[in-house]
Amino acid sequence: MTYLAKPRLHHPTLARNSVGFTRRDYEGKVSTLCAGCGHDSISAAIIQACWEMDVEPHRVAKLSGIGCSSKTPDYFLGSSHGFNTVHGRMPSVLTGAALANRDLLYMGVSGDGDSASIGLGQFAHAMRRGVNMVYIVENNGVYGLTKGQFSATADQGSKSKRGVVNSDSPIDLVGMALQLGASFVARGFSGDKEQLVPLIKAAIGHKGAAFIDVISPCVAFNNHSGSTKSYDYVREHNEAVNRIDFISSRDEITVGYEPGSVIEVEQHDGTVLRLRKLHQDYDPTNRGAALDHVMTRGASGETVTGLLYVDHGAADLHEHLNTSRTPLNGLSAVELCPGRAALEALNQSLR
Ligand SMILES: Cc1ncc(C[n+]2csc(CCOP(=O)(O)OP(=O)(O)O)c2C)c(N)n1
Ligand code: SF4
Ligand SMILES: [Mg+2]
Repeated sequence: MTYLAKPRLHHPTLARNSVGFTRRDYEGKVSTLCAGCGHDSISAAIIQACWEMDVEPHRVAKLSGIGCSSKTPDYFLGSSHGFNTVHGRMPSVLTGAALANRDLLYMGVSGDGDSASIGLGQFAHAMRRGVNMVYIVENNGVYGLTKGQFSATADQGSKSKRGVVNSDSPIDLVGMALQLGASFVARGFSGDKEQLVPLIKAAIGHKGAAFIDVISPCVAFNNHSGSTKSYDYVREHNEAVNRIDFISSRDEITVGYEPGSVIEVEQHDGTVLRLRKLHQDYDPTNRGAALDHVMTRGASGETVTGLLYVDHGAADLHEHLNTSRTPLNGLSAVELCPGRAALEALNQSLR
């Protein structure tokens, strides 16, 4: 048996971010996924984004379901909080954790089977409630862990490795997230780190439900001709609507842009998203137009990527429910249980 472990010692000259961590501090265990699996590239992009964003690892909670994709939180942010839930149940556990403590950054990592098949109901309600989180689906069109059955995101007419044709209509999680009210919706490709890292950084800076569908080829079961989730297919059919430059609140804005070619969106935390338009007509602040574009282009076989929709002013679940600003574990017994008189007054107000 081979035992894979990373050395604990870091070279003293490794660069540190402004909160004192090296990039290595954001890594996790050695991956046990297949060599070339798209999911490992997404883990690397998450590590890069968190390091560059100066996220403190102990302020992150990673939650996932079941699947190769849901195993990946073990391979990044090794000193963060983590919870591996039941298949398809990550969103409700994440919602509960977020309600109990709004001070952490919640990162939900899921698969297309986990979110579009067994977990579709959970996915839908987390989006429509505006849970403050980064929700990443590592989308390969198959159940990788259980040996490559079609998932609900597999395109109609696409072929399995053995040549079986998928006859069912696909679920497009981006279209669903748009329709359900998510306030940040993006699609990336695991093979395009330059696009993916700024998308993850922007999602981290966003307040509300931030959803990123990342096409992530499964090299073991869905990377052949006939698949629409293979490296070759996505490279040939990738239609990026924009490119993000992510500017954190402390960065100096030095890059100049042609007027008309850029949309700037300032987020609640002071970060600025500069969207370099690749499609002049595409407006990422118009939910209906975004949905129309994704569906129209999708129908002609294109994989639309980029920041597809953002509403920087949307209220999140904490505002909807007026949740406690103090994490529940920081409240005293008196605050948590204010006594019979307070209960009586509450009951009286409802009569
Ligand atoms: C309740 C339940 N049903 C079924 C399974 C079997 N199962 C494990 S992972 C998985 C699908 C995973 O697919 P996906 O979420 O797309 O992840 P991937 O492996 O492709 O990254 C299934 C059906 C399970 N573990 N639990
Ligand atoms: S089976 Fe597919 S999804 Fe799972 S690790 Fe291998 S390549 Fe990745
Ligand atoms: Mg999958």
